[in-house]
Amino acid sequence: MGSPLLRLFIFRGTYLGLVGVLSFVAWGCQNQPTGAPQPIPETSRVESRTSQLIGHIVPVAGAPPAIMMLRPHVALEISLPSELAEMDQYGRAFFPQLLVVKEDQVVRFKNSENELHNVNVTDESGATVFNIGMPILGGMYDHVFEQSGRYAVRCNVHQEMAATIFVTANPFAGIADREGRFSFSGVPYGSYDLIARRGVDQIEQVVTLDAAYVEIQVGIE
Ligand SMILES: [Cu+2]
Repeated sequence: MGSPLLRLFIFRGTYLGLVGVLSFVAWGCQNQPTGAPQPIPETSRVESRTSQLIGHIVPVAGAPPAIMMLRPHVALEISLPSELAEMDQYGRAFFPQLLVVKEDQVVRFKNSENELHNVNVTDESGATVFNIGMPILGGMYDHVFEQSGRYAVRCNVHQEMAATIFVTANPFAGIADREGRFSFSGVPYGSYDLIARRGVDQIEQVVTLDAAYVEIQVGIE
C-alpha cells in the first residue's frame, strides 16, 4: 500500500531524521573536554579572531547619550551595514532623536502620521544639506551622507521637532544606552582607539582586542 509519492516522503523523512541525529552527536562530541589540544579547523580559526567588546561609560544626567566608536589602527575591510538607517516622524517628534550612521549608508526619512512636516538638515557650518516637505502618512525621502560630521535635523512647521544625525567613517559605531552600556561584536583582533563623544566633548583611549570577550570601563583608569 501507499503511492510512490508517499513512500518518497517517508524515505526523505527518515533520511532527514538520521542527518539530524548525526549532526547532534557530532555537535555533542565537539563540546566534550579533551586532554590534548586539538587542531582547530581553518574556518573556526578565522571566526575565533573576532572579539566582542563590552563596555561602560559613566552616564551624565541631562546630557545626550554617548556615541561610541572604534577606530582601527590598521585599515580594515568592513562592508557597510546592509539595512537602511531610518529616521521617522510621529507624535510631532523625530525618532530616533540621535542617529549614528556610516559614511555612504542610506538614511531613510519617513513621516508616519497624519500631519504635514518637513525635514531641514544643516551641517556643522549651518549650511543647508537639503530641505524637503514630507507628505502625510507615508512620506519618504532617502539621503546618503558622504561626509563625516554632525548634522542638525529640524522641522520648520514644528519648532519643537529636532534631531541629530552623526555620520562617521569608523567601521564600528553606536550609542551607549541609558545606563552607559555599549558593546561591539564581530570586531577583528587588533588595537583600536575607542572614541566616546558626547555633544562636542570627546575622549579617546586605546583598546587591544585579543580575546573573545573584552570588557572596558571608559574614562576611569
Ligand atoms: Cu513637523
